[in-house]
Amino acid sequence: MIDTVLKDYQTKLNSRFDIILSESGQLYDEVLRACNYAVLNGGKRIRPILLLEFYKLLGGTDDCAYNFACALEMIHSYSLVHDDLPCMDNDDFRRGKPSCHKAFGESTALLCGDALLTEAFATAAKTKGVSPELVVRALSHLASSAGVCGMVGGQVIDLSLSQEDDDGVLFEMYRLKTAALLKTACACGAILAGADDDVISVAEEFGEKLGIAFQIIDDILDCRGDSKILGKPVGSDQKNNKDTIVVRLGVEYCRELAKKYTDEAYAALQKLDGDISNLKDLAAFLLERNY
Ligand code: GRG
Repeated sequence: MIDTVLKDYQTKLNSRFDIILSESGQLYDEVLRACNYAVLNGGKRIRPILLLEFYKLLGGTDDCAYNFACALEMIHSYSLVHDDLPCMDNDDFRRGKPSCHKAFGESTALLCGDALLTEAFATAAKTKGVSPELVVRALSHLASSAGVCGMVGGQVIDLSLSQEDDDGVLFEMYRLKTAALLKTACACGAILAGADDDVISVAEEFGEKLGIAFQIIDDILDCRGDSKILGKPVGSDQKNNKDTIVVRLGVEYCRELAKKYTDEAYAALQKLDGDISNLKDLAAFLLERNY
């Protein structure tokens, strides 16, 4: 059931990306090709789907939020392109294909990330059918979640993490590097739908708990996953001598921990009225995922 829901969203989002990326024709050819490569490559589209589900749940008219949802996915795609660079995680594969810098070279990959980040805001700003005040509020939430107090800040912690740091630092890194984008996905859906502040806070709480569970599962997959299904080599954390919660506490404990965070995310959802079944199923899918 959730598979069909995900597929329907993925198809609609991919057709919207075809339009958005062809409209960005002012970008130089090679960078534009790299952007297409980075965005249209089989990603799960979890973040835009969360945004669209919250938007719909809270009374929004589904199609109006698509530009904003695509913008969020463009920011996620940029972060993966930069994260794979030799100066970051130095990963040669992503989703079963050479990573962007392997296919296009490092300087084009760097510019592709820059272009996706910038074009994302241009795309979100084109949101129609929602009041401009709500669009600006959502843009502001998105910008702070992606910036130094969010995803970029998390990457800074990641790069400087050492074994002397306690588990609290590791969780702060998860909260910022990964959970911040999932949290803003849920919050932006709620904001664009015109939800009240207390409902937006519930969306944030759900997104943050889900995001931390998501990163724990990601770390488990890095050591226990199947590289064919994952589309990238497993053991990259070990190769990079990277400290993760799985390295510290072990796979079995971390599975329980991811379940605990997912249960807390469910508990937040229960505070909302309306049909939360897709969001519940999505959280369950993310906990059980193998890619
Ligand atoms: C400014 C140099 C510079 C960097 C930007 C690189 C960066 C900051 C942040 C990295 C954030 C990052 C890559 C977090 C990992 C989050 C994560 C687990 C991503 C995988 O998400 P999925 O599984 O990917 O949703 P798909 O492939 O489905 O899209």
